[in-house]
Amino acid sequence: MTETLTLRRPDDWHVHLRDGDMLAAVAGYTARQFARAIVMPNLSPPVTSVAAAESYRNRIRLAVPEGMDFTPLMTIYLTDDSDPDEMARGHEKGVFTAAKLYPANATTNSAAGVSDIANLGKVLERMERIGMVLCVHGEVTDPAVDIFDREAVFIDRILTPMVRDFPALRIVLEHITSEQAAQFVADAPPNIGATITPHHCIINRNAMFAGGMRPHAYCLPVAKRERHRIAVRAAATSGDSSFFLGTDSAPHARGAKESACGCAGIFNAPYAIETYARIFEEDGVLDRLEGFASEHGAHFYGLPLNEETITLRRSDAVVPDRLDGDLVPFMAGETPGWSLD
Ligand code: OTD
Ligand code: ZN
Ligand code: ZN
Repeated sequence: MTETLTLRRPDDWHVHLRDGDMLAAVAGYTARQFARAIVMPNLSPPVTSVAAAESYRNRIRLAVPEGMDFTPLMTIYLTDDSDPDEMARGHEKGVFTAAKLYPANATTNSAAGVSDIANLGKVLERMERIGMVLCVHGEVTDPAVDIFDREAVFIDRILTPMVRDFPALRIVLEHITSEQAAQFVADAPPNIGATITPHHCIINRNAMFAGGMRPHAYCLPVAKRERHRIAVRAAATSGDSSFFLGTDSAPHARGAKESACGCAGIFNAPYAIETYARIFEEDGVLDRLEGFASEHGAHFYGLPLNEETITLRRSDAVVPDRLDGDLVPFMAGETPGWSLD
């Protein structure tokens, strides 16, 4: 059994770093593991302009502990009245790596998101032309659609027509949770990719109800049946370069989670790479971890691979119940089996 595992340094292609005190608390967890991260723009107010993204990027740089080398890659939050020129200007200037589509009210701080995809015609046309990546929260918000079906219905109603109408558009279907999503991306051309979280490889929907309500297992898109977990995990560990690492780490203060109307989001950043290592090892494909964590995403985004490496060491360290006073990490009380040097 290998005792250490050295990998090209990974990147996180989907993370929520927040702002203010929360940013200060969580930035180091991401920066110590990942060389780069695609930073989600769902602040309040959301990041909808070049100036707002530049200023947020500066706040992130200041929050990263001294000595850690970390590059935040920024995203623009699309709304019904997004201006294609502002978006393209930010892309040209190297501020926006991608644009983010939140269907209005699909997830945390998405109220200002897109209410009708038809409103994005000019934006998508421009993105396709300039080769800018679209990151998609792939759920419909139609209250008539069961929450466990919202991703699959999004693929039928929104994503399939979008791929047909903008065939060269580079799209990342974020945080996939269903066998329909895994299949769609596996069958799609190489300009369609997907990120996969550690939690959607590990928990199914039972985790939210294990002996009582478990708010720390609640996120959006919500975890689904076991067969979906298996399909998503198989996609992650398949070696298919369409699938790459995106933690979707989404911290909320404990009180906001443990509440009569608890916030969605799982805070997995502290032990993210260790948790992915465990997943790949359990599935007998530790040799494919580096592709998933450190190569496929960079290739998809057309960015250079990181040159430095990280080393994981076998360990029986237990994930703490609390971090930074009031945050409950994913895998609390469990042993990922690896520790980052
Ligand atoms: N899902 N929580 C959040 C975002 C994600 O949809 C997502 O990307 C959040 O709190 O920002 C969550 O459950
Ligand atoms: Zn999302
Ligand atoms: Zn997210």
